[in-house]
Amino acid sequence: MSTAIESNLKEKRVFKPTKEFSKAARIQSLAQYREMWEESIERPDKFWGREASELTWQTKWSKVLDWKEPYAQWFVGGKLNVSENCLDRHLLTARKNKAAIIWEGEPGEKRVLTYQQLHREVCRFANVLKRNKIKKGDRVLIYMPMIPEAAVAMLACARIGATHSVVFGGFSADSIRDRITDSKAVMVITTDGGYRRGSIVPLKKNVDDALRDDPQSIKKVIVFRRAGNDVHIEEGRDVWWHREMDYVNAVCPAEPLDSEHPLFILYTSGSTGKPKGILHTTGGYLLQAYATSKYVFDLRDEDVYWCTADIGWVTGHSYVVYGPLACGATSLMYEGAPNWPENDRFWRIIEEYAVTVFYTAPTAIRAFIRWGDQWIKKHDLSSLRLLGSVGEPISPDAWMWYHNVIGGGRCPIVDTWWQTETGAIMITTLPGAIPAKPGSAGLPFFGVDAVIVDDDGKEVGPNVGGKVVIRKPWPSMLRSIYGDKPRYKKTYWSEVKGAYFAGDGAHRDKDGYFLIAGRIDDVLNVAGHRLGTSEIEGALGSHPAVAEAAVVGRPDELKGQGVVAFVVLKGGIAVEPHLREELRQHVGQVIGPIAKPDDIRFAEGLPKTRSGKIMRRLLKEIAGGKAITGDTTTLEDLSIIAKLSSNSD
Ligand code: 7RM
Repeated sequence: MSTAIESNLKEKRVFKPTKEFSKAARIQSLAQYREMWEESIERPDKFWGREASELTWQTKWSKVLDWKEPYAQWFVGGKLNVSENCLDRHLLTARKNKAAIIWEGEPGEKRVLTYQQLHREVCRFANVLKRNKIKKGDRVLIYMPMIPEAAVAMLACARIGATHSVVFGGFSADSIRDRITDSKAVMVITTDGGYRRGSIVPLKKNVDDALRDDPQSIKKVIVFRRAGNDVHIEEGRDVWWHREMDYVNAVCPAEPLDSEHPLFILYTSGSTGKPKGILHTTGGYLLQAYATSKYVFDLRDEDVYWCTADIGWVTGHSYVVYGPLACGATSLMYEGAPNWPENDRFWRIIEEYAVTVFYTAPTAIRAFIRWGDQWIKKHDLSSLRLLGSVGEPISPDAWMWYHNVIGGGRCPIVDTWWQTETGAIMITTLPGAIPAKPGSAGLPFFGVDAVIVDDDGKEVGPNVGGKVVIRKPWPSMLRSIYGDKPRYKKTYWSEVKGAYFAGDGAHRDKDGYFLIAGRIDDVLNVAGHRLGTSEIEGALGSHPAVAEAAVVGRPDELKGQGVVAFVVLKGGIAVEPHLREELRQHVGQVIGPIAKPDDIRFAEGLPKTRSGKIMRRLLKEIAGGKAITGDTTTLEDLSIIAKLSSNSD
């Protein structure tokens, strides 16, 4: 992996936080970060105990950590309730009438729920759950669009100790069924439909289809009326949210829950097999979601914070709902697509609500770049003070664009590396303390003992590639794969002795910054040279004609693997014969001749999962000649192929 991310390693620009930003930030200097990080590693009990005392506990813990690899218990003996921490405790302060959630529907409706109003809705809906026989420990599947009721449903489950499993609204009936089967959920909470690019996604119908054949474990389906589309109501099983709410009052004390009580299961795909139900528990998860929201986004009462992730992904759990609400922040939620009705929807929203902190994904950033700066120029984004990125490596070019065009050159960018499994941010650049380097995720968060190791599990030196591992337990770590402890141990704690194996490859530079190359299985070995697909993508992306590129390997008799690049050109640029050779030369220049793609295929769009990750396995099949071959000068519409492929995540 020695050359994997050289283009990012060659990036020399460093963006120090401004004096004004640092002065107002919680962590104000690199020295302060280092001092706190050392304490967090050497004396985790002291560090995390202090942080945890900022939360509300019904019973204090007796021990911060009990660790018997690979099983951790955080805050042993402690009792708390996540919904109490996100809601009730703010009602005792001036935040009582502060906006907890600002929401905009795709068609344009606007709603604001204050902390008091959100608390009331959550208490009432928790009583609806009880009325429908949901008990502590039951699994409840949530399949909803991005509306405040999705957060209400999550928080109501948390309030009574039911374990929620949110399924992204873009998933199919089959995925819902698989997740119900695996989690043995007893209830589904859904809506009639949700809006996406002007049309209605029939969520309730998908639930009906999922429940059609088997008797299933599902006893009840609660349906919130969102889109007004016709739905089937199965007598005895399906009930309307609004009707149920009429029967209940708003008194529902928060259930005291053990710190290790299961808060949620979130399904995520592994490299093989069926999706894994990643299990997160109460105290440790909430603590790290809270602490990272506080330190990484440096959230203030004045902030209007917007994380664009869907609640169907872990980012939506930790950074739309639990983290910001535990901080008492204002969290903005938007239901729909960024290009509805036009390409400037996000910038309209930022302008209208004076958003101050904006957290999105590189894949979205690349779309914005492709759509053109004119959409941004129409809007006043001067309210922004901090930007974030998550989900995949961000190329230095996209970073610079984000910094200059969205951030007006004044906002720090926090790149945040973490996973469904880690529950919360693990590697980042604390905005007032750690100078940012475009394309680099930064340094470990407090309590995170992340290093890079080689195939023998030994830590490597600067600029040498290897596997990202974490050598100590952290509060928001997954506790298991639901129902499959052996798989948990095998997947995460067996690859590298004594450490959690993240599945990512990375380098660290001389300053210890992590440059994430991507999943190990995305690393190519071309004639003995290892190349990060993201590196070649970055190189292609730095060519003025390229909007987006995805690179995969394909078997090559001579070199082991050959490089195939799928390239989406910027709007208005035509596929010219010379362009293919020009791009090859360009990659050769940026990285080295070895990285020159053997094959460049121009495409209309790239196949992506609903969370925006490029579907590399599909591309590999195509590159290997399994799906389509032939005329590579035509524009392949890979997004259509993606839709046809069944298991899309
Ligand atoms: C939060 C989330 C996890 C995988 C992870 C990485 C990649 C995420 C970054 C990143 C480079 C980042 N959870 N990844 N963040 N790569 N820089 N800042 O995305 O479970 O869906 O995905 O995403 O490969 O292993 S996830």
